[in-house]
Amino acid sequence: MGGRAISRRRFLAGLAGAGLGVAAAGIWLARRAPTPSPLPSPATIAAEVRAEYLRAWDAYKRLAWGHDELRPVSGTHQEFFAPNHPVGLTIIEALDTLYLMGLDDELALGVRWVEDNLNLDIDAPFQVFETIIRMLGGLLAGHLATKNAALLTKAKELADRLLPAFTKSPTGMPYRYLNLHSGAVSVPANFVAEIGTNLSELGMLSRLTGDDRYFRIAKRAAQAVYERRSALDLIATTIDIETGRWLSTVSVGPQPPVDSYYEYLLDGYQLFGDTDLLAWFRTLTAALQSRQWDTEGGRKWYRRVLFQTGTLVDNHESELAAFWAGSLAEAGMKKEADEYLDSFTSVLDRYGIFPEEWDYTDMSIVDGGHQLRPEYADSCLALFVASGGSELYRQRAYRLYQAMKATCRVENGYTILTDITTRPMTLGDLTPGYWFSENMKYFYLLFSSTPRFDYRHNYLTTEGKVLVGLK
Ligand code: DMJ
Repeated sequence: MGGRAISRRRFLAGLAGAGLGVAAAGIWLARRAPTPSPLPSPATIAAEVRAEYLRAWDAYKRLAWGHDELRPVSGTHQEFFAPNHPVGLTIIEALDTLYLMGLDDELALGVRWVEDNLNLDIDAPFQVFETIIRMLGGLLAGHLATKNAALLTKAKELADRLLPAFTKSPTGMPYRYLNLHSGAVSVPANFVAEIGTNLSELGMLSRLTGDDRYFRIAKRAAQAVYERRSALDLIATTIDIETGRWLSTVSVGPQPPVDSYYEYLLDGYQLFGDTDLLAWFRTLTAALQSRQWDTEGGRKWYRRVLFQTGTLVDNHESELAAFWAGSLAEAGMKKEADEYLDSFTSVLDRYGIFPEEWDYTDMSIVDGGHQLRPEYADSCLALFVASGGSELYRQRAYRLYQAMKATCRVENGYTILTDITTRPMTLGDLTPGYWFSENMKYFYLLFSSTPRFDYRHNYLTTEGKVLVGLK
């Protein structure tokens, strides 16, 4: 893996522990990082990850087949987009992971389910952003993995149903919800991440169909956000997409609900060579680094500030921002990428598993839930590939894998936690669709060296869908 090696969201990797503060009162803490012990062989870890994936997939098949998400503790299921309107979300999320893991019979089952059962003519409002990153991305990755034409046809049908969310908007920024049957749009108050995380999926659809409309509407939405940056080159979180006015004043950095907007500006450049997107990414990232990049207890974080003045709002950090270490590496900011990943590693060491949100000035927990999220593993994979295969990132990812097994593993797979501060930690009852698309894919790619993946030339979306690099 050389200078052009890439992993999630990238074409060009080269494009580019100190004290933990005061303990949170009353909360159990693992104060010392565990001494690293030698890892099992990569092949052993990869085989175990694959077996664990299959165990959860079998539970989904047994208890939730065709429904959106498995509830592994109760042995039931739930829909993600609209009550009583299942779209087999977990199946679609899983397609390219099944391919990478060589689970070909399971992949064939999933493809057959889509061909026979996926009806997109649904009279209910669907969240546009989630539909694009999970469903459209999943169908495209499934098509690229299998060459199955029906998956691409479904992807195009889905995108065509979603287009009015963009085209009915006076600003080009999408409405937050759209009825897949009628095309009726709703909820003009939209978050920046939801407005601007669609370039990769819509752009890839343009590439595959030869119709550049999809890429153009995505770029227009991304540009509309960029044009609303403050004099400090910062953006806030929420916009009324009909009036174009900001409904919020805080720049949260690479945290939700803005996070993947930044990610897709760089990705859009990497995937499609669009230099406008790169310029926008550079301008906004430079502002984040000069206004929000912060040091506390020897760790690096992003403080939240007022986007027009740069005035401090708070020092909360979200687990979701852990993906950003990978983007920094892709942008050629390897030092900052390592520093940021180190900061998240310190949280993992401290709490044994990630809380959703904490205050980095004293490391107290703000939200003690754990949503089985993939962002830290994502960045481990990105840095592993960008570094030419440094074992450090495998060790870190394995640490999270073990933590996940220790805290979230149940008879029917893996579940979220509702409170990591209790002993035992309090189990929730959900295997999110993204777990089948992201977490286990990243672990498997880190350890398997599978010949089905091009470790030098690839692209994974924000939802972990492999849009380039399937072999
Ligand atoms: C996933 O759906 C995607 O990674 C998205 O970009 C934000 N995070 C969730 C999982 O945490």
